[in-house]
Amino acid sequence: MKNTSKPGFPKIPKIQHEGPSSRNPLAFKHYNPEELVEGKSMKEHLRFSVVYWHTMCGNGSDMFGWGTFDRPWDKGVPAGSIEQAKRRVPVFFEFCEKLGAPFWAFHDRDIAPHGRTLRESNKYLDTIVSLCKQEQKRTGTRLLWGTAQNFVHPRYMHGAATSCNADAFAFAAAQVKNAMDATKELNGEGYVFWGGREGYTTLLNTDLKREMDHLGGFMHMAVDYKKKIGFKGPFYIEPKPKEPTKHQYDSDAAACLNFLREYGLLEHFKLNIETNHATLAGHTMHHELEVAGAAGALGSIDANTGDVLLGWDTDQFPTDLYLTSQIMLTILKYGGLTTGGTNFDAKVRRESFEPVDLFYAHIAGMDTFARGLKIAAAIRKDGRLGDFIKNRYRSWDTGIGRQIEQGNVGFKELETHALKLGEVTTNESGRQEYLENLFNEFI
Ligand code: XLS
Ligand code: NI
Ligand code: NI
Repeated sequence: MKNTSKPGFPKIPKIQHEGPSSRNPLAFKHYNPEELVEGKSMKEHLRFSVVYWHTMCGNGSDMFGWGTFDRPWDKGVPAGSIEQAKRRVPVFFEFCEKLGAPFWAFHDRDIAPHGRTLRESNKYLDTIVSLCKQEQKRTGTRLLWGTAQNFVHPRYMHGAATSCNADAFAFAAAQVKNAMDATKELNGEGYVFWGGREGYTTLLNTDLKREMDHLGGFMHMAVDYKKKIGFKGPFYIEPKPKEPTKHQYDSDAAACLNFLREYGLLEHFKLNIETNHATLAGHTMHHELEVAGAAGALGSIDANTGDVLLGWDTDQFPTDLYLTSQIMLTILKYGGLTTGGTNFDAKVRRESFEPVDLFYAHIAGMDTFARGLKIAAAIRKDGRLGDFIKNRYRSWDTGIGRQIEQGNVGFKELETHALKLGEVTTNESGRQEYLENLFNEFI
């Protein structure tokens, strides 16, 4: 039976900024794309991006239940077919256009299906990439990053670049090669590596050193291939400590930075930091961003959040003002997102099954980030927080502190200084509660 009704979101208008007093749930209250914050438009600051995988491929299933989502455009075409993949492309770009999200992101196997052979998969990917290219042109949506889905297929049961099986490594390489070609073809701003199954579930069967060496080698091959095809955008590694494996090698920002340093890859990579991954690692998003920023490796963010009572990657939409204000404070501090973006690696809840919920969810995330941006800018303008931190370290600006920072003294001189002091009498309060309340003034 042919489906003749126009798929997509026929009843949904283009989402407009109506301001904080609006009661229209399909309008932005705070995200005003052209509004200037610190001399730059909100659109440029935030660089919002919609992900193909959750938005088009999620069906609401979980470990205990079937899919719940109502997706009219998927009706009448076989699941996992190239017809279904073709049907989804214009719907996705209609969504981005109506939402006013300037960017999108994909995995190779979420835009196009798995073929029976690698050759067939590549053919499917090419077909869909050319459709996406047309849709990008039609809607003005740009690609933030592409990536390869090297974790769903059974061949990657032991990992991809870290598999004990060299044939699986070769397949992973072939997939990344094609996903990089697709990203370049679509003028992607960057390319992401998230180590889906690059880790282990038991050390009893694992040669950790060999696996890490293979991962390092894999990344070098990717760098070589990038040069070969002339892809100019940055590579990003996306840290995550666990899930699906018990331990993922790219476990947090610090582990990724060390891996990149150890294998001589630091100059070729930045980090893509995801909130829910940070919390799974036992860190805050703020911490992970500060670690990445301090190393000059803050590239992009996967904007989502977990649930404090659920210990897995629930990928919820970020609606917490404290979270987005902290995120934007660090991003502004490190000069903003340049090639990166605010990528909603987030999915609507299983119970939010109607197509319109996709709009409500993204609008909520975008408004929360817009407020976070304004709050962060207001905190910076006010200056009290920044001044407090600066003042807290003032002992390093003169005297012995300055001597230490300049490398003029060693243990011997410092012992002489300490002996002369007798005791440290100059400590001051850290004022945590005072500062938390100060932060609250701006929320
Ligand atoms: C999974 C990751 C994944 C990456 C892209 O937890 O967040 O979605 O962002 O492969
Ligand atoms: Ni992610
Ligand atoms: Ni994730």
